[in-house]
Amino acid sequence: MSMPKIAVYQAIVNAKQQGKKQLAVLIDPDKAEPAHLERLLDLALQSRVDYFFVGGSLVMRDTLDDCLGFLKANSNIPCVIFPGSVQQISPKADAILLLSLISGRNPELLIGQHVIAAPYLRESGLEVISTGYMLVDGGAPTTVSYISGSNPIPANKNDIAVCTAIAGEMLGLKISYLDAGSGAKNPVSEQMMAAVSQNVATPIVVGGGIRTPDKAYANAVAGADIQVVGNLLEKNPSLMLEMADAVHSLNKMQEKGIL
Ligand code: 1GP
Repeated sequence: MSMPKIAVYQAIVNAKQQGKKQLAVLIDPDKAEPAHLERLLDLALQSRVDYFFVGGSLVMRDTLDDCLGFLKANSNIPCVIFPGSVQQISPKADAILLLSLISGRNPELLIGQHVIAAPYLRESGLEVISTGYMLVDGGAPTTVSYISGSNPIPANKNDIAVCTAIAGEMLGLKISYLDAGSGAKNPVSEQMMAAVSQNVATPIVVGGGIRTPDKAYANAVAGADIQVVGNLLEKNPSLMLEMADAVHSLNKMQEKGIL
């Protein structure tokens, strides 16, 4: 049996230790036509995007492999699968988030699907990053909450998010992911991410409805180590530079000794 791979997770941990904030661009392979993908990649290289997260709740076409193949052939930006289902496994990625939906009480998404996926994951040789995935109420029902048949954590219940993240960390999950769901009306509050980041040592990933540089900056200040942006950049790829600048601005201040 070979040693588990850890390169991507190590990069995430190193960045966190250095106080560096990172941006992941979420790509739904079903919606990424070649010209669009090329444009996203071009902008991502210019903006120094840190990761591509690739996946979607409903991947209809078998486009995951092609999408990853293109991204890997044309850049060194690590590609991490953010799977919407067990079908979304491809050896072409650098890593995969093994999501356990710890905000919900659906055993299939806590452990059931993982059992089904385990032999395929091992076969793929992918780096597997176990992730405590928490859905947070974003003001309207989202695809993930509907598909998962689970209730999100109420948006103002920071203590529930904190205790859930602590439990996830105690169970050995390596990332705490707070997600208001794709296209959320209300993104996760800074108060919630600050409360979680003060209580766990795991890197904090935040996504869902992040639409403005101001919000991205505020999230970074509040403790979001990696922010995941999908919808906004799918519709307006040209905003990537601004969003990346906002996420990375604390890093620049740190480098200049301002922080
Ligand atoms: C990933 O759900 C997010 O965590 C993506 O949300 O598409 O709203 O950016 P958006």
